[in-house]
Amino acid sequence: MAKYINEPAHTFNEYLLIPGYSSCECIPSNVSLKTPLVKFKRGEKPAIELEVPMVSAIMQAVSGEKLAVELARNGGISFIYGSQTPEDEAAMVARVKAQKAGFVSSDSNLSPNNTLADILALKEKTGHSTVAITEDGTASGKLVGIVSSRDYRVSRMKKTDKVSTFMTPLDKLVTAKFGITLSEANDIIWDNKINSLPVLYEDGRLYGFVFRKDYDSHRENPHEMLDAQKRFIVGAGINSRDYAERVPLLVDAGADVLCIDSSEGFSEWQRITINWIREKYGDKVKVGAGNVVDREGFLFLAEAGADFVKVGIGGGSICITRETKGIGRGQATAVIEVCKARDEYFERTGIYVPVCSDGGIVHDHHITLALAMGADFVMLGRYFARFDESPSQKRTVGGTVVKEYWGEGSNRARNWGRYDLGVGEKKLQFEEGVDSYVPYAGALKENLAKTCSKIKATMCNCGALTIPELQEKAKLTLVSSTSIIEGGAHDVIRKEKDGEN
Ligand code: RVP
Repeated sequence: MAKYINEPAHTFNEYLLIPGYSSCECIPSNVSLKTPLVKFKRGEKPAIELEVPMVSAIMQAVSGEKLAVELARNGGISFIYGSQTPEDEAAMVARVKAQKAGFVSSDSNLSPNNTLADILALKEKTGHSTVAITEDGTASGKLVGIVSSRDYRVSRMKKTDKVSTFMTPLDKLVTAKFGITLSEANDIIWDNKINSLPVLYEDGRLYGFVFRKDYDSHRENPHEMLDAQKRFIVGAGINSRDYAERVPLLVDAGADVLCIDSSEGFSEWQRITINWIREKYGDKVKVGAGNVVDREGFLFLAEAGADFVKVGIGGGSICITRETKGIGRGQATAVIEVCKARDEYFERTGIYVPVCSDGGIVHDHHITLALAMGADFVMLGRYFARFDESPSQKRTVGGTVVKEYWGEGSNRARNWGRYDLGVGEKKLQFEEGVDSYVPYAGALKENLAKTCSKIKATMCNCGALTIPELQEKAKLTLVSSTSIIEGGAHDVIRKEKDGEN
């Protein structure tokens, strides 16, 4: 006979936190959001810890290289999407790893044949005043000079003047060789009183720049996620079909952690994939698995050797799995049950397997709720898709500035590997996701800082200075639908609407 669970499954929106006692110590600046990303043994430190408990979803519209760098710079990490060829995904990972913190690949490039008008237009577009002049006008071409605002005066020159006539040529520039350390580069900048240092490959092609201003920004980003060689930490999505081909390429490209990306992870396919990775690489290659929504699913993946387990079916903003297939579970209930199983598993085995709550975060406080319910970190798609750094197009629709955001199960993404059940057909039988717009929200940095400050403030209200303390002390209450209405502004005429979070 079928098993019935007659308790309704709840979403984050149906819970609130009840404040606990907060001492004078409980102020946001004392709160740490550090959290484990991968499993560890009792008494040991996890191999990778996140500085902020947020990772970006394994999606075409979210986790490209630009977002990966910016998120790592600010304490989280991205999982580069796997719905592209193994070669393309590995190349994307390699480009993130090539962006050493402090070494930036040049986004403003022209050739000597361009004109002052081109310089001005580019400056307007990128907001950057240093333009690399390369033979072919690309970011990795042979460097022939640099144009900075000191090289021209618009009032005294013609817009048609050729760049070659006013750039600072290579022989007048201080440059460094690829392989130089960041601190050596900074010493050269200080000793020569220059604002930027081009770093060149042996054959004169441009690798990137070190900027004086980044020395300060380095100090401004104390939460950077860096590996031992000061490269940004990055994750990558894999599937349970082409792992034998994909995983080696991703590992060679420098991916720090992998995640099997599937809409339903309680499957033999995931165990086979993890086994293959363990046989080939032992524990050196970290791999998360999922998604599951109950105790059984968690225990299966933990025992299969997953480094973290991802929770959530059908709660994603673009996801129609529940409508299409009738599977899933309210995200809050799923997280609560899985985290209880995680704690029991830890008690029994001494191995702590972090839990990631994936999808369905609508308001910033949902992140705090997920953490309070036991999640170690959350994965977000819609949230990150709204930012400048996401790979999708910015548009104006009906007077509102939006960015495009589409599900991996939509016809647009065609991520068959995430949804097929071993059928092996390289096409989707039916859609499980939609193509949509999300309101454009600006730069990742400011948004993330605001979200983190909200999380920290709530943690202080609960008397918690760390995520484990929050999980121990949190008092959560279910709310009635009437009290949800009471939670927003009500019975007043609003003058203006706040931002959506
Ligand atoms: P959200 O943050 O609510 O936008 O949800 C993102 C999550 O939704 C992803 O991490 C993934 O688990 C899920 N997803 C991605 N594509 C689809 C789909 O097409 N159904 N679902």
